[in-house]
Amino acid sequence: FTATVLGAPRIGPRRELKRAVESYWAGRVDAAELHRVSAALRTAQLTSMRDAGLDSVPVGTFSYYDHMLDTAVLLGALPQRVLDIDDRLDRYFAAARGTETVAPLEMTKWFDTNYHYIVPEIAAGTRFALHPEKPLAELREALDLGVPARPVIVGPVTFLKLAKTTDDSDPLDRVGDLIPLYGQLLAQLAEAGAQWVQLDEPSLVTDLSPAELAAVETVYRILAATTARPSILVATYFGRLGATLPLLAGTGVEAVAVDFVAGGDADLRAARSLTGTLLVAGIVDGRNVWRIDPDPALARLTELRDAGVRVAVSSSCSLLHVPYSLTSETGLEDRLKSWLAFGDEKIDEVRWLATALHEGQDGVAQQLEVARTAVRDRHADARLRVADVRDRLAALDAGDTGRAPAEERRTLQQDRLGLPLLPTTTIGSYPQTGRIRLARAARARGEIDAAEYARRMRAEIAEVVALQEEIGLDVLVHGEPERNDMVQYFAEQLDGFAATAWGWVQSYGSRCVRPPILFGDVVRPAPMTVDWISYAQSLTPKPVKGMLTGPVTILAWSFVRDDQPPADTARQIALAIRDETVDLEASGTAIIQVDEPALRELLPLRHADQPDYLAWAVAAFRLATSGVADATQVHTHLCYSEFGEIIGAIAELDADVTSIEAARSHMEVLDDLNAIGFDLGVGPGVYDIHSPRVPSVDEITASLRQALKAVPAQRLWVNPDCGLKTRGTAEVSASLRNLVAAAAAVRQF
Ligand code: THG
Ligand code: ZN
Repeated sequence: FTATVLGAPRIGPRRELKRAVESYWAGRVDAAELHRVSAALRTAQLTSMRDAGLDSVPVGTFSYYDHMLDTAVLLGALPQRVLDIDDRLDRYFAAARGTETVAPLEMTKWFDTNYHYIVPEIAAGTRFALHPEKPLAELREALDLGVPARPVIVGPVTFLKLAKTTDDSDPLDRVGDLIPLYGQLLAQLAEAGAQWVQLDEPSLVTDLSPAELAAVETVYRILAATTARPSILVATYFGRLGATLPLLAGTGVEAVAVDFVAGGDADLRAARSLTGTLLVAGIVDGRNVWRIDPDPALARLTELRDAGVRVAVSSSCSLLHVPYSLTSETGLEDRLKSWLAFGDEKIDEVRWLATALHEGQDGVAQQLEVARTAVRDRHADARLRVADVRDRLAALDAGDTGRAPAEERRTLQQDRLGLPLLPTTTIGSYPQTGRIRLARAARARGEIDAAEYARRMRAEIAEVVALQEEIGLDVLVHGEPERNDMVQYFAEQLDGFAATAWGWVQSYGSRCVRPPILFGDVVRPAPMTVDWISYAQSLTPKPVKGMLTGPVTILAWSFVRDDQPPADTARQIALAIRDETVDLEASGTAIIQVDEPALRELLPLRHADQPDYLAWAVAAFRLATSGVADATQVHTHLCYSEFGEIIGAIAELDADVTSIEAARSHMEVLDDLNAIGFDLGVGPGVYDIHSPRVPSVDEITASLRQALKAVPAQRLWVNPDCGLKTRGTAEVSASLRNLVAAAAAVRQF
């Protein structure tokens, strides 16, 4: 084949699948209706990819919840507690979400994306068995539509690398048990009419040990040697393959997909010496929204072809990570829109690039010209180079991003704030009540004006402040009623960002985000949070924390410009946040929190790339937070518990107080921090906000006493482990009362 993509979004152009699945969970529709909606979505997508001229179409990337969970089902790798549920669909959703009595499987980030997958749980005793009904049914469905179907299955190495074992065994030890199952699956797919199969192996772009590489080689040698099978495409994405590319090609598989966007030109040389193997060249960015610059792309493709390589054109990864189509975006400025390509437009790009490569440019001259014009126009737009921002950043030297030594700051801040030992606080957001959602919806429909909306938000703030005073917390927050998604909130107020109407991207299960598009230089035309925070502060003598989102997180959760290094973009965002901190301070705010929940998320997949990333990420945070006086206390908050590789960077952020999610990781992170000599304030979450359960005073007291073994009382803060946005007001109020009581009990020793 000559033109394909590695996978497709599935939530539905209007989030139809989200609605159907959530209705099924709520008991409002039955399984038949869920199947009907899903089949209609698949049919529309398959025929559209066929009609767009892809001569090989990925099939089976549809999922009711997650493709890793689908793979666990395929391989019979669900844990027993889930297998005890009889109904197949209910069992599937129980694995994903749990039930009253069954704990769900864990969920974690899919490589360095914002997508979360379900972590398969296996043990040395797991008895794998093939359940190929879903891929076979979706293959049949596609072939019946006349689609050149290529079933997509997560490969055995990636499946095991991403699985966790419940008995400390090495998941990869089980690879020998999986190979025959994959062999049977290939045979059944071939029998059912598949010419090609795609085995997804993104784990191959991470640093693999010699033993792991040997496993890769064994798996694909054996699979390639089986007789009754479709041609095999091993799909890698999200980074460079390095020496793994020739290794894969040497196994005898028919095709390898290489990500020339995330991996850059690193794999070009090795790709040039491919003989026989079809190179599926991932040249159209599957994770970002920019129209392709056609000439450099064609130059790379042509260079490969001229070296004698058989080349098919593809997206760099599945289109799961971009919105469906630009055609829905009627509200986007025309100029900006002409620079963009979403899922459908990327499929077109793949098609005409393949035509240009294989049949010459004449037939697609018009598409090429439109693309060239768009790229030229984008680079000429004055909003991509705002002199004031660039001059200010150039003028900032190191002296502007340092603060006094932490010990000096601690004294000044303690004099200013007079907080008790073990100060109590919350992370920032309070429950998003029905009233807040109603007001937001009414404002969006134009039923209430900005003044009325602000009045309602202030009423919410007043209520949250009164509640916190009554509970007796020491450092208050305004509760963030005005923010739905924090990144969206800041993006709406900064120049250089645009918002989409339908640009939903699946984050996990039925949940989606609508990442803003960061297209230009970042400019803050006016303060973004000062009115809300100073209103909250006017209601109480206790300190109210200012709440901001950090530059790395805003970057991570947006589609970012690709015409300059992310480090440069992060500095621009940091400057805007810095200006906001200075304004907050001037309005009387003594504590400012700058959250970086996504700091871990952007960590490069290869160790060699990590120090550089951490250096610019830390520098951006420090640029954002060093504009305030030493007597102003800077807090930060980090989500998730896999801090291992970034623990040093957390210390280098140099925030006066860091709150972290520790409730579920049993405070191990405190020992890790001690091990590197961390001596700043720290608030290990003392209870898990992801559960509706109200923690008792005794439980929180025990948590605090445990924390005090690792952290002296002078540095320890008392807080829940994350924001309270998704919880109910009653349970939040009860939990926080217990938290305050526990802090009081421990203060007395
Ligand atoms: N904001 C953004 N990205 C994120 C998060 C975020 N990525 C990581 C993490 N948090 C993902 N978690 C969630 C949690 C909840 C939802 C989505 C991602 C969610 N979304 C609503 C839904 O799908 O119904 C839609 C929200 C909306 O209307 O804007 O609940 O916090 N940017
Ligand atoms: Zn958090």
